[in-house]
Amino acid sequence: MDPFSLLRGMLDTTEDAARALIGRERLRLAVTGLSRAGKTVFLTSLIANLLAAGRGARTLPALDAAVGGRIRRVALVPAGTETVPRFDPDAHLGALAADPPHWPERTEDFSTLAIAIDVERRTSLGGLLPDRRVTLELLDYPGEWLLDLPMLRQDYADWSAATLTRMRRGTRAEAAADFLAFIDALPADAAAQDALAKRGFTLYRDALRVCRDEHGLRFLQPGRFLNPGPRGEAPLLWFFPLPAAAQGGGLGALCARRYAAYLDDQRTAFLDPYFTRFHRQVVLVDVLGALHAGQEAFEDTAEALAAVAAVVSGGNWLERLLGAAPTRVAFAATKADHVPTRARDALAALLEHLALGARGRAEAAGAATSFHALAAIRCTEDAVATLEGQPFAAVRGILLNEGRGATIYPGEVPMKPPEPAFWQSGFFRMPEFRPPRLDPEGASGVPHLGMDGLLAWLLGDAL
Ligand SMILES: Nc1nc2c(ncn2[C@@H]2O[C@H](COP(=O)(O)OP(=O)(O)O)[C@@H](O)[C@H]2O)c(=O)[nH]1
Ligand SMILES: [Mg+2]
Repeated sequence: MDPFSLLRGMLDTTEDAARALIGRERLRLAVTGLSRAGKTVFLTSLIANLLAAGRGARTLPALDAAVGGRIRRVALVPAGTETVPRFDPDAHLGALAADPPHWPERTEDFSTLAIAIDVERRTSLGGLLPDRRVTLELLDYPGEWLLDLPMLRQDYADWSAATLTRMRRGTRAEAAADFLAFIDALPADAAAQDALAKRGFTLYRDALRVCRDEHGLRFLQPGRFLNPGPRGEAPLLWFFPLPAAAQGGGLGALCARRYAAYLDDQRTAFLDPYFTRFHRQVVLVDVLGALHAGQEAFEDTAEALAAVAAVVSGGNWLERLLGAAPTRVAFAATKADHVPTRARDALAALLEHLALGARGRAEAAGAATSFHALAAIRCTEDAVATLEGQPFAAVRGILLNEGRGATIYPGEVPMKPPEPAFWQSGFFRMPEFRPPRLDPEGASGVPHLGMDGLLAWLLGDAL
């Protein structure tokens, strides 16, 4: 760790302790997940429901119970002057309040927002004290960036070898055909030309995009190739994996230099300033979407999640999160309203299997993890579908594109990574449902499944 980030971490800790003394605490909650996992919807629901709770609505009963009903007022804190983009709650809440309602627009995944929560305080004898204000600082960041962390332990040659081995298999090989043809045609002593570096980068990035958007693949590195973040695409990104035989020349040296510079930049621009300051972390995973995308996509998602889980729950990184202070990491399978109630426990169990030992690693590092299945915005009710004369537990909601009600039997959710037979008989349905309409005043929050339980576990002790 560089001395400045260590110093910054100490200053934060001292400042936090001073704030606690005067009843002005700050709690930092980071929300991550791969693209389309449901981060924006999660934060929108969190904000809508906390604001409603501040107006006395009982939209988050488990959180209410965890804090003994002491939440008094909740307000958005006006934007400061920092350089990080703002999460735009008005736009997202507006989408849900429209007629017909629609999902929040796809946004750049790197933004912050702060919410002030005033909590009632009493003396040990029950006398009232001035309210305590806890400022909840939220950070939305792309899970793709966490996939860069395993790269910090690899040099360019190792990373190239591992990445190209993966890339020459299965669906990836097809999606990356142009890129693979390009690198295979490079002479061993290819020169360090920027035009060549940029061409290779573009082909490689396009291959990653096809893998993600058309095949549902998830273990795609480096993260900023897919989510460039607020600083856009810079020449820093003009590198790509090269076969060992083509690494000897100027181009190989250039790619290796940029690889190192890229990781350095991720560290100083993102990891040190933000990652090290979180108190609590939520990792959102679209487990159902991965089941729906088929065996290869599911296994790739599992691999990506295991890598992310290793990072956020692993000893080294946890120590960096907050010195020695205990911290909490919640993993949540999103969009659980796509399956009926009784399948949701299976969904949470499957997620824990996929996070491969995260619980043990986190506990060893003095942190706690928990696994949830949730719907940030619930779009369905339980229903019964009849297939070939047999009743099946199903869900009923309004289909987004057609605007009509439909009863959907999604398929069975396995409790652990499915056997080959699951994929052979393989069908799992994931239609897009229309979200329920938010009342324009937002007084009653938005319907959800399990947001309150998750928040009670994550924040209850700090409120
Ligand atoms: N039914 C349902 N769909 C959801 C839920 N959360 C997210 N989605 C769907 O997933 C899409 C992507 O969510 P979003 O929050 O934009 O993902 P992000 O890329 O991680 O920010 C949304 O447009 C919805 O279609 C949920 O709780 N229930
Ligand atoms: Mg988003």
